[in-house]
Amino acid sequence: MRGRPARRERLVFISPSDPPEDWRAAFAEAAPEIDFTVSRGDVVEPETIDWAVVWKPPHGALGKLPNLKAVLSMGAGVDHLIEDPDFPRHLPLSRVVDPYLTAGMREYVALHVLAHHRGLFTSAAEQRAGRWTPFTARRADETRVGIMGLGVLGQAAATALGAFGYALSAWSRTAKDAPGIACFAGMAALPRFLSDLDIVVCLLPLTADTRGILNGDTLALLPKGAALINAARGAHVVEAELIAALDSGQLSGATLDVFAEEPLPAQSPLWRHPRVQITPHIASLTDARSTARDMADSIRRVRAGLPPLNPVDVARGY
Ligand code: NDP
Ligand code: OXD
Repeated sequence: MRGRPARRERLVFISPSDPPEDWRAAFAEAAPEIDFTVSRGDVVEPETIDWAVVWKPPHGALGKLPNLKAVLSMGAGVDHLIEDPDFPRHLPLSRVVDPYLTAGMREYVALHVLAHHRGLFTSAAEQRAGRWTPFTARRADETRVGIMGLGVLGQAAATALGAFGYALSAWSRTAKDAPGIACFAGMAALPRFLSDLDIVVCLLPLTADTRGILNGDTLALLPKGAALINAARGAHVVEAELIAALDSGQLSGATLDVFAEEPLPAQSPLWRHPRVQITPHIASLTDARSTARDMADSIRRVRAGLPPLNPVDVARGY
């Protein structure tokens, strides 16, 4: 007598913003043995789902999948998952660490640090006013750029900025020793780190410790006229206090890619603030083809009893 054919594994894809077709094609190549299904949150036959590939799934959705074996975040940040009180915290969780994502962030940070350093926004305003107003930018080696978060993306940004000769420093949770970078670690060192910067770049994960870390008190620690670039998460910044710091001249400008609420509401004063540059959470985007390959490797590893690639420490929050 012939045995029953083995059940094919099923993967559910949940994202409010990523086109499922790209990911379906990428998984057809990377993991043809798995059935790819798309959901907005309410999964048909939840007991048949083995793997979840997700970006901002509705709270509670993953907790309803009784046979889920691992969660694969479509982003580098996993706050979108860990914030869910019903997130299955016992399951392996992997995040994106990918050369194309890293390259995108490196480009974004270099572009905006250079723009602040070289006064691009001032030139653009002068052009709109029809004024010829020459000015001299500070030397790069006398321009102090500080990176909050010296992880995968922070290190890549630092390497790119180092090539321009900026005076670099960085702040992380645990102590680091990085050539050419003045390294600070821990909350106690945050005031010293902030007090010696012209441009601060936020590349932190959003955790209980980092939520609201850029607020009126911490922004006041920066030298007057410093600029902020936030490419991490909107909730790192207390937006009303950022606006107050811009209005008082404590900050000369801010480049913001991420916001407490996304899309940024039409009535937000940030849209029209003369010292704010806005991008719509596009600092760096996940490459479906490259990331699906890693996710397929992670799935094979979990099947074999190993941790996935790029595992997240859920208790730590990143
Ligand atoms: P990593 O986990 O590689 O690095 C995180 C860094 O932050 C580490 O250096 C870590 O310190 C530091 N950190 C964490 N908590 C604290 C704390 N309490 N105090 C000081 N430092 C802390 O993350 P990535 O570099 O891969 O990504 C960073 C973030 O960038 C993501 O979480 C995501 O939110 C954001 N992102 C935004 C994108 C966009 O398009 N806007 C695209 C991709 C990512 P330590 O080294 O000591 O652990
Ligand atoms: C990410 C993001 O975390 O795109 O990868 O924000």
